Amino acid sequence: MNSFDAKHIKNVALLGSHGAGKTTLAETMLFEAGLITRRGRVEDGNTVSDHTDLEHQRGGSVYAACMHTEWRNFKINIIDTPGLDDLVGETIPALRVADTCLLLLNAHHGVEVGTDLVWEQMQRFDRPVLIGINQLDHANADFDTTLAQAQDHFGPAVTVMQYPVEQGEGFHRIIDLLKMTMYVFKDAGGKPEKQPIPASEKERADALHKVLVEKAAENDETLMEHYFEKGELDEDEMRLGLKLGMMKRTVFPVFCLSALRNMGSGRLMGFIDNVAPSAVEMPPFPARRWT
Ligand SMILES: Nc1nc2c(ncn2[C@@H]2O[C@H](COP(=O)(O)OP(=O)(O)OP(=O)(O)O)[C@@H](O)[C@H]2O)c(=O)[nH]1
Ligand SMILES: [Mg+2]
Repeated sequence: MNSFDAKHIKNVALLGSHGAGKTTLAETMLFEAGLITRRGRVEDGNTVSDHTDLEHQRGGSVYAACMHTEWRNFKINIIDTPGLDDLVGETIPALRVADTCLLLLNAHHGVEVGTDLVWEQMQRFDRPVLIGINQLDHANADFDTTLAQAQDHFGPAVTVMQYPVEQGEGFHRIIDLLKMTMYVFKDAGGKPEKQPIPASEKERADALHKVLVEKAAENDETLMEHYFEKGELDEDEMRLGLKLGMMKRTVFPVFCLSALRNMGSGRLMGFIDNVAPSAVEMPPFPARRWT
């Protein structure tokens, strides 16, 4: 078994309303990293996370479950939480130990009552937030509406890191605004091919990239100076700015996912490795959050 120092361990809680796809995403993260060789399905009662008889009977998570995956020399500890609000007692301890909260939204339901309820709990703990818009392969997926609802409910920190070129059954391409590249997936998902951003998407991608660079620069004076001098930040500077933004909660980066079709989880894990803060980088919990 590999050993990791504290900087190379990321503790992530998966949060979101019932059915957003948290357990399916956890399974996909384990599969992509090669920790399991077969992806289970919630309906079949054979996922790593939903492993109790009660969860099999109910067809969904009841308990918070701890797992880990390994992605490019980092260990990512994952706590998959149940989304039903009467099971919130399982969510709170996960929030207490997580260094990053990954809030999953369902692209065809948008921000749900259950999302707002879990958000209330997240606010009590002041942790960095990543947002995953999942189920982009669903026939009724609507990325723009889901994003607008997230910005409305959670504020201007919600920042697009990726957007889908198409959605619904044809979903297979994601534009990444940090790397300024397009990920193209095969039907079975998995590792995407990187392609240049097509001319038809260039204007939108450039405009959203500029917003992202400004959001990253805002968090540090030196980065701001570099941005004013060069009109751009390089990838490492962006990562630093985004990490600081996550820690100050001025940036909640938004990622695109289809957990079911295994699209997008590799890039998300890479970002968790390189940008999401580790426990040693996070300040201790403020005492007031315990009341
Ligand atoms: N089309 C589509 N369906 C998905 C996706 N992710 C999950 N699902 C389906 O959505 C349903 C709920 O998925 P879960 O992974 O159990 O969702 P959850 O967030 O863990 O739900 P709770 O544990 O009850 O909070 C299952 O039928 C999944 O197969 C996705 O990316 N696309
Ligand atoms: Mg679940």
